[in-house]
Amino acid sequence: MLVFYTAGESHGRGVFAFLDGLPAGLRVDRGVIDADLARRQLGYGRGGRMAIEKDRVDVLSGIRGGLTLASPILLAVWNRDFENWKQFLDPWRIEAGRELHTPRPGHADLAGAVRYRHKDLRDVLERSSARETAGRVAAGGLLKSFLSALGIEVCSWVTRIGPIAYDGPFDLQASDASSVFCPDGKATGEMERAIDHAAADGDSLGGEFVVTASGLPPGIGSYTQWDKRLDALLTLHLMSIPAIKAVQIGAGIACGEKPGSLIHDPILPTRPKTRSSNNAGGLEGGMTNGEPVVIRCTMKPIPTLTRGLPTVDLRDGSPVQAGYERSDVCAVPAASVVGEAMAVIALSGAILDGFTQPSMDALADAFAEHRTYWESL
Ligand code: EPS
Repeated sequence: MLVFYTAGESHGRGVFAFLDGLPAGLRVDRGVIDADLARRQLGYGRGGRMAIEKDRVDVLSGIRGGLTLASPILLAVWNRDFENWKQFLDPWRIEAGRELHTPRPGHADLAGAVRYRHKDLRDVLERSSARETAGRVAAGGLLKSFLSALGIEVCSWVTRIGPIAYDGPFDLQASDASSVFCPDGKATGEMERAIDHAAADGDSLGGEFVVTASGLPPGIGSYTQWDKRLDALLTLHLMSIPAIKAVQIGAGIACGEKPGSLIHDPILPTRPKTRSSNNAGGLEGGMTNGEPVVIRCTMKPIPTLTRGLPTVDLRDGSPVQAGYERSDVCAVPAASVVGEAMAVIALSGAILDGFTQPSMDALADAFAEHRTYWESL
């Protein structure tokens, strides 16, 4: 079983990721982790914080000489901004001056203050901040080494920013070259302009991204119990990303609009078996079916608006505009990188459940044998 947790506050010492359950002897590519951390910091529409941070992974335990030890792994991404905040975030003695009392609509502020009886909303937002996703990307970047050793690749691209949509094909090079991780130059320009307009209006924008995983043989996940169904696990992992409001698999909600004859993907007599369409998004019966896994996620606009939204001051209930703290205008490109990481974590967990072995060599052998069986059918 794969255990994954994060810790850390947005302006605290750092963000941390804990991973347990990997076999020994997995070669980890630090360059992949740092490249993903750097990608997560990019994207047109990011705010001033990203000019301060330069995220890199620091491995605190569980890896020796580039190989996993099978012991728990602790990763750190240190916050450079902590230097500017340490008197307000110190574990033992804090200075006054950075308290907040006006909950932002759309943010965790109000419900979090009620849940934990916090009087200062900073006690909520420091942890609910999307800064936490740096820890997810560090863990996902590490687990990309696990998946790539098994021939599995996960990637993502942006398909919508506010009113501008792109539904063309994926192209990794073009997507990497785009300021919003959209594979189309024209759409990229229109998305940038939409973000500029929102910024000029004191507003924010959401959007949509797609995550795909290729190279998966059928039978990852299981239909035998509800919490082993891979579609449910992937959806949980992706929905847990801050600001994600919808997750669709394959044709998603369009499955409800067409008859079965137009939705279910015909099985072709090839070796290995392929499909003439992929409306199922590579998942049937809670398991992979051999086709690429395709997941579409919708992100709401960021709740911190320069112009503020109507709210109340929790000290006296008086109506006010929500306070503005430095923020991003749009973080959909960054969220797409987090989406990759969460898909990688979900897939790694399902594979580790299905192929439990103490060493990476043994696990890779068992996985290869499973793939050979599928290819022989
Ligand atoms: C965030 C507010 C901004 C974002 C932050 C998420 O940070 P700050 O308050 O320091 O300007 O930049 O995202 C990150 C720091 C990050 O690494 O993604 C929020 O309130 O959620």
